[in-house]
Amino acid sequence: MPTRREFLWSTGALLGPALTPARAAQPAVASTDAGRLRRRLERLSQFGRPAGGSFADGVSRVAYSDADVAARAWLLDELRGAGLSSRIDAAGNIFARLGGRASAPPILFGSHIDSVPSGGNFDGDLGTLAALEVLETVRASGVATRHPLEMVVWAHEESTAFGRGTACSRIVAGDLKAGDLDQEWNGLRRRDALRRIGGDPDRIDTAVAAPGAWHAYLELHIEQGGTLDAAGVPIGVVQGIVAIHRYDVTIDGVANHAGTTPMDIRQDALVAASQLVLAVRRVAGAREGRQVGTVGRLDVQPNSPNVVPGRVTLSVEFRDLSLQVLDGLGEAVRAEGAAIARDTRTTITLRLASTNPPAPAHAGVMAAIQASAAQRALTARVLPSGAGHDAQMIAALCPMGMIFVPSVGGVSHSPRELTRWDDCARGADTLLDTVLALDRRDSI
Ligand code: HGY
Ligand code: MN
Ligand code: MN
Repeated sequence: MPTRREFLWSTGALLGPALTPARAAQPAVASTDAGRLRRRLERLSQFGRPAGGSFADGVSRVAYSDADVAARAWLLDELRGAGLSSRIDAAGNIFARLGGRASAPPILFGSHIDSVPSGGNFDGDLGTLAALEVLETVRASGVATRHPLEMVVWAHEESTAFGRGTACSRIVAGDLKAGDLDQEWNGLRRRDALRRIGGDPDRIDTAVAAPGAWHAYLELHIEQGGTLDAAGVPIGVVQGIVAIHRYDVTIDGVANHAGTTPMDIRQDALVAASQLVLAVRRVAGAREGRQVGTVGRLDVQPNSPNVVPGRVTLSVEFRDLSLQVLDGLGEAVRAEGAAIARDTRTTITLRLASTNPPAPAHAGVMAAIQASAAQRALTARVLPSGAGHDAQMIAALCPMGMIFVPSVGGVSHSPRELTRWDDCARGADTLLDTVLALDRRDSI
């Protein structure tokens, strides 16, 4: 039974007249169902779990994999079981909508369920299943919202597949270039990958949304860093999401016999790559600030112990809230590459393969998140996101906000990724309250 405070809150009485035009009191929408959220998170973690493993062994549910396809099918069943009708857009994103007036733009909220290889059980999963919790909780409460409430499961958020992330929310935001769907990865063309998850590459333009398509976009996500956990703060209010510049690098040397090629005439692509990896760390660490640089993928050819490597391909990515900083890092790594190429007599090519724009959160959405946390007497802290998210794509279309909950020890993209169950529940409740608060506003 909701407390008096919760009942007053749910009718907006606590927010004061400015935000809540007088209207008949609504039934209470107290809290999401923490047990049901946990059970679903545990069930979802089984799709892509290592054979013979347990929850603690994390998940490999890379976009378009059998595990991803199976998890999506399970989730569609859960939506059906919750009495929600869903649709898959041409980009493979799953949507489910509840109530609201047809004339009002929906409030959109959700996340992703694809993972990195050997990833964790909370990255994306929490925001997705919390969004389902919000729909089910509002539906069960009988509250009639003014705006339709729409949850979304973004396809292909992680950059493992095709080397590009936030790939399908990117399409919704209108970022799709000629030839993108003909890209190949692991023997799979992107257009065929979209078909694997119910997308329709031949009608891909129907997935593009116009600015103003939604009233606001909210995403609940684990912090993936250690700020909240170290401070003992349960709710993070994201002020902005970092920009990401990702380069595809090709280094060409000369493959040769490991036993008969004298050291002084070798043109060893892996020696050059090794120097470039250290140069990325040097360049990223050479100035004050939160910028980061990573080489996460490296392929050696022909990758045989008795052959001097002839070619190496690798990824280089830089992240920062400032595009100016990222441009500076790009110039610095190109200069380093040119010097290494001369020194090793190899050819080094850096191609800027994908960019994520920096995305400031909307002040009005941030304020609504802060008010929701305060209503539940939860301490909240404003912080940037060092991780990329679909939210940074959708920020181009409507007011965006993100709610973070603590990652234990700041670990993520690892089986050791962990968020406490009560923090999951607090995040889901804050998402619920914020959605209802935004629903009471004609504009944000
Ligand atoms: O790569 C990222 O920052 C996100 O976790 N996909
Ligand atoms: Mn991730
Ligand atoms: Mn994520």
